[in-house]
Amino acid sequence: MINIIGLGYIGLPTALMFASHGVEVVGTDYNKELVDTLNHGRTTFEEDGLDELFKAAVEKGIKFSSEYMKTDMYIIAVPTPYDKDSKRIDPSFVTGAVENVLDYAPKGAVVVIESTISPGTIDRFVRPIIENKGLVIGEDIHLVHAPERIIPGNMVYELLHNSRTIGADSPEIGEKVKALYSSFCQGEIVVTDIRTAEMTKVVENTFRDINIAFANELAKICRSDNMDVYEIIRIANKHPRVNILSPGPGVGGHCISVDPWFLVGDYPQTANLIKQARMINDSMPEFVLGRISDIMKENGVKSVSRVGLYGLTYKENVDDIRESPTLQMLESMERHLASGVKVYDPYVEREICENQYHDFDEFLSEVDIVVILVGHNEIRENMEKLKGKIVLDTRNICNLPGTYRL
Ligand code: SAJ
Repeated sequence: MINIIGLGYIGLPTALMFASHGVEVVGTDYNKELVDTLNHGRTTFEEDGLDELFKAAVEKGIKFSSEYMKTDMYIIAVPTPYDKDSKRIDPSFVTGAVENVLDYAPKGAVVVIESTISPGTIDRFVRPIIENKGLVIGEDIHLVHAPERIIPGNMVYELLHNSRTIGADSPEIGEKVKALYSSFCQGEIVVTDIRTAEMTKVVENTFRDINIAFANELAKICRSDNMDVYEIIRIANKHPRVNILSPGPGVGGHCISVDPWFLVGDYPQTANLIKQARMINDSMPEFVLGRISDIMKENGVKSVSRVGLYGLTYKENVDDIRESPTLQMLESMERHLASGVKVYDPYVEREICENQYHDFDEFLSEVDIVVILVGHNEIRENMEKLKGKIVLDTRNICNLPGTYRL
């Protein structure tokens, strides 16, 4: 039996995947409401294929609880926030979960940490907890880091097909955990040491952040000198060794906009490019606000209440709003006392901000300028509804004549 601790965006699909492939699983979360929802047969967020996976796992007998289990295999998938000032990781959820697990774990149990952690977190924060309890790592408790790689929006497919990394102190334990993940994972599973696994995960997201920052910086350069960034990227990408990503309104989500800061926080003298990239991406919401202001002036739109922001999530076709560029824009507007902007997102039913609409047509009827911040399928499939509006398209998905871009 495995006990998966933390049933959020990563823990839940992972637990369901193991269970639906015949592994006995108990999923544990301290949030009793969440556990209740799952026990009542409902999933807790929207994701392609998640409901089907949930059904298959329930049929195979998965259990959800707010109690920890006594078993020889734990997988910890709890959040790892970062301190916004020091840019360092806040490992308290991980260390808290490890402390709890140790109260139940029998001798020889394996504790796998899936949460993304900054390089060195296991050495600095996790090992001391185990040692302070008088336990010997490698005998009483085995430690493993198996970071996830799945992308929101395509999680179920990627869980099955992506390659994975398993970092362990000993190859034997690495192979044991590899065998467990092989129950569902069809990708290559690489076994390495813990430090390498920690660093690899953070490096992967940093790579993407830097590449998005390059596209965003190009967008700014091209805007300043009246060049078409999309056409330039399209042509440049025909080169066999060039693959420029897409500029956008900023980088949101809980991964790419967070992980690179771990490196900046831990290596402030050396992580220069990484820091610049983060700052470029973080400057994009402000850049979009500048574009809105210019377009308002150009078109004689006097009040920000005639502007509508389409999309609150951090990217298309997901319901996750963490660190989303739209939220960053709203915060900035609030700081500058600019109120009245209208907001709509088909994936967000909860009331997140003022002037939030829940009906696309009603939203459109209230605004003159539509700012496309997220390329949800809904807007891609209903572009003709924007006819007659002034459109600022930060995702390059609208081909109505006269559309403004980044
Ligand atoms: N974005 C752009 N331009 C692009 C691509 C993305 O502006 O060309 C923006 C998106 O709109 C979004 C943000 O970047 O706001 C991040 O989106 P994403 O789809 O690139 O990635 P995430 O954050 O959803 O998931 C990432 C993935 N990491 C990599 O691709 C290296 C995923 O595989 C990881 O599992 C995940 O982080 C994680 O949990 O770490």
